[in-house]
Formats: sequence, structure tokens, C-alpha cells
Amino acid sequence: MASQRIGVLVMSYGTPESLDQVEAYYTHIRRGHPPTPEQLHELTARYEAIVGGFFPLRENTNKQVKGLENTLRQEHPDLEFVCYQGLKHAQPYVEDGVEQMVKDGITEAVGIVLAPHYSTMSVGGYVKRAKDKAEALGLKIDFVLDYYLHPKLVDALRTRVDKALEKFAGVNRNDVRVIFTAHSLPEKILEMKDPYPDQLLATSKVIAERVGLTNWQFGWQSAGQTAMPWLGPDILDVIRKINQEENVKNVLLCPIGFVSDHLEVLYDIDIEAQALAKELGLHLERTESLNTDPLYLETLSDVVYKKWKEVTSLS
Ligand code: FEC
Repeated sequence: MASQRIGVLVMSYGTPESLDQVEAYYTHIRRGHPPTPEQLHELTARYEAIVGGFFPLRENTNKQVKGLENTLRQEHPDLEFVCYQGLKHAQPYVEDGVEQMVKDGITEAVGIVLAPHYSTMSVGGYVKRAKDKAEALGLKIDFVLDYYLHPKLVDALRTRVDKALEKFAGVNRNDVRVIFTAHSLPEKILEMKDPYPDQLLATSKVIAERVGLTNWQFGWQSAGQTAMPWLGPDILDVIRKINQEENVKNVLLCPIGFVSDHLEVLYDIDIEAQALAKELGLHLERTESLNTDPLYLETLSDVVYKKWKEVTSLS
């Protein structure tokens, strides 16, 4: 019989649920500053290009959160883990998730973000909002900050690279340039000694080792269009450069910084990078997203459980 209810705040980026919500969503991302009509038009066009009537991140987050709850309950039948969503830029917001836990009588919780690598500007932002709300409401909560080298996560990614390499029929594996990618962030994170770039490189290296890759590199994607400099090189520049300077004709993109199919993968890679590849006469493929891969759900379940054990052993 289940004896104890433990809240799990599962945090993710959030997405609009219809095209008429795009403006409010974009305004939230811009910390309350509405986008210009041109910016709004540009973002709406990107959603129109991928959505086909539904916003994939909404559905994928729902499935991942449910999948994590099921995995936790299967692996720990003596405990009752209850998962709540907390989204960065859409409802239910991070604060709503915390509030709902408290309303439901949860007193102890663990928080986790559906992004394996830590940056003050990414995971740090989610954690701060959840912590502030939890403190205000008297909820005891601690957080998983990263899980970028978890063996099951690495296994899931390694398998994807292996499988995607098979799509280059007749091409020697080491003639395919594998580019590991993640969302760029403003360069100022480097001054803060942010661990994000090193963690991403560590994941890339371990996958490369496991697959036996010799021909790989890392590149940033989806940088914002702002006055400040963002981390580079951008993958579009990388693709152009390796094609022109090294005559690379086969490229596999592996977006290790993302865990779902969503705009940054389905547009920035599948439409934008593919269009460039076509223009350059390159064969470009992408690894499949993790979505609800049991290995990913088991990774999450494992780190949540360990964090909960750590917290309870201290109290
Ligand atoms: O499918 C969807 O509807 C949402 C896709 C989506 C994901 C995502 C993940 C991350 N972002 C990160 C950082 C930033 C920073 C800014 C920023 C802006 C945007 C915009 C859209 C957007 N992001 Fe995002 N991001 C997604 C979508 N992101 C749309 C606004 C238009 C644009 O710039 O393209 C700049 C904010 C500012 O202006 O100050 C910074 C990071 C991640 C990966 C970690 C995570 O998931 O939290 C880091 C998915």
C-alpha cells in the first residue's frame, strides 16, 4: 500500500496552444515586452510551418510528465510520487505547479527540469521561481540541477546517433560529420563561469566515445536576435564552413540540449538547416528526439528518487 505522497515538480519551457496565443507567449518570453509586429509575424510563420493544428511541445510535455509518474510508481511501489507540471512561459506556470501541490496537501517535493544541462540562465531560472514560490507557501522542495552524464541518457542518445548514421547508405561512418547542438545563450554566461558549455561538451564527448566517432564537433543553434552577442559558432555557419573549406557532404545533427520535438528542432533544424543543406547539395540528417523513450523516463525517475533520498536522509 502506498504510504507517502511525494510531489515532483516537472518543469518545461511551455508553448502556445493555438496561433492566437503566440503574442502572449512571446511577450512572456520577453519579460512583459510585447514583440514588434514584424517579430510576431516571423514567429507565427515559424509555428505555422511546423504545427499543422497542434503544438507538439504541449503534447510531448504531457506525455513525458505522465511517463515519469508511471515510471516512478512502478519502480517505487511503496511510495506515491505525484507529478505536477510547471512551465516557464505558459500555463500552468512554475508558480502554479507549486501552488497546486500545496493545495493538494503535498509537504515534500523534488523539482526537475526537462533539460539535462545546467545554466544559470536556463535551469537556474526555473529553480529560482519554484524556490521563491515554495518558500512563500512553506513547501519543502529540493532540485535536480542536471543529469547530462546519466548512463541511461547517454545510452538513449548513443543509440540514436548509431541509428541515424545508418541513413547515410554507402557512406563511410567517419565521412559523416556529427554535430552535437544545443540552444545558444548570451555570451555573458561565460563571465559567470556558467557550467553549460562544459556540460554540453562532456555529453558530446561521451557519446562520441561510445559510438566510436572520430569526425564530430559541437555547434550552437537557435540564438536570439538581440543586440548582445550569443555563443557561437551557429550551426548554419558551421555547415557552410565545413562544406566550403573541408568539402563535407554528409552531416548528422544531434540536438543533445533538447529532449522533445518542438519549434527549435522541427523548424530550426528540420526546415531551416535542411534548406541550407539542400542549397549546398549536402545530405543532412537529425537524430530522433528523446520524447518518451523509456531510457529517458528512467533517467528522470532515477535522479528524482536519488534527490528525494538525499533530502530525506538530511532531515
Ligand atoms: O515549441 C515551442 O513552442 C517552444 C520551443 C522552445 C524551446 C526553447 C528552449 C530553450 N530556450 C532557451 C533560451 C532562450 C533565450 C531566449 C529564448 C527565446 C525563445 C523564443 C522562442 C523560444 N525561445 Fe527559448 N525555446 C523555445 C522557443 N529562448 C519562440 C522567442 C523568439 C526567438 O528568439 O526565437 C531569448 C529571450 C529574450 O529575448 O530575452 C535566452 C534555452 C532553452 C533550452 C532549455 C529549456 O528547455 O529550458 C536555454 C524548447
